[in-house]
Amino acid sequence: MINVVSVFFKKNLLLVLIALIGLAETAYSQHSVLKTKHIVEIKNMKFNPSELTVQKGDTVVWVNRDIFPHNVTETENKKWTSATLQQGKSWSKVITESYTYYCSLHIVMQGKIIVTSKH
Ligand SMILES: [Cu+2]
Repeated sequence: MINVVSVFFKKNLLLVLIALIGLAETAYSQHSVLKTKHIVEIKNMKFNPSELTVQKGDTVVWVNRDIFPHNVTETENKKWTSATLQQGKSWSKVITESYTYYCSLHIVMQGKIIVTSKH
């Protein structure tokens, strides 16, 4: 049994190595090309974290982990808003500038995203 496994492994070692190198390269290039994804949890009538610093082009995902529906709405000019997010639903946005936002259903719920320019 061990011999069979050993032979199988030796025969396929090169293929396994090639596959692993391929995976590592894919992971590496995705890491350097793709922007970061940040999660903001909505829980207990709060955005968490309420203040988040991201780099330009990063994606922020808001996830409603509360029992109430909420939304994510830009504060200053209502430039954008998510749909109403029921429990368990999420909404994402690519961030290119700093914003303050709130939940228009519960105006005490407020949050902030700060964009840093360094990349
Ligand atoms: Cu709300």
